[in-house]
Amino acid sequence: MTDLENSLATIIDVFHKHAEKEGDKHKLKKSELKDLINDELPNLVGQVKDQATMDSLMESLDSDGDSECDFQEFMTFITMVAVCCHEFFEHHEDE
Ligand SMILES: [Ca+2]
Repeated sequence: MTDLENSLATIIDVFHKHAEKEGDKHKLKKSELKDLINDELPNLVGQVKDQATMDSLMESLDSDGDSECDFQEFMTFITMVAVCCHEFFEHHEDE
């Protein structure tokens, strides 16, 4: 597979690895989303420790209102992180 295809497969793998820990295997509950961020995105997002941050993040991602993060909602988050990253590196290239 190409680099891009591998990257997409990795995103899917990581989502399922965390989603299947507890409850619905196809959705991240808040604690699973928190673990995913802390385990898999420590350099780009940083550690999320306080509950208020997790509450507001889940609220903003949970577009269907079931209090869990499905794959589509998770991809919205990944898109946000990727866009922020891209902007960050673009600014650094200019300097
Ligand atoms: Ca949801």
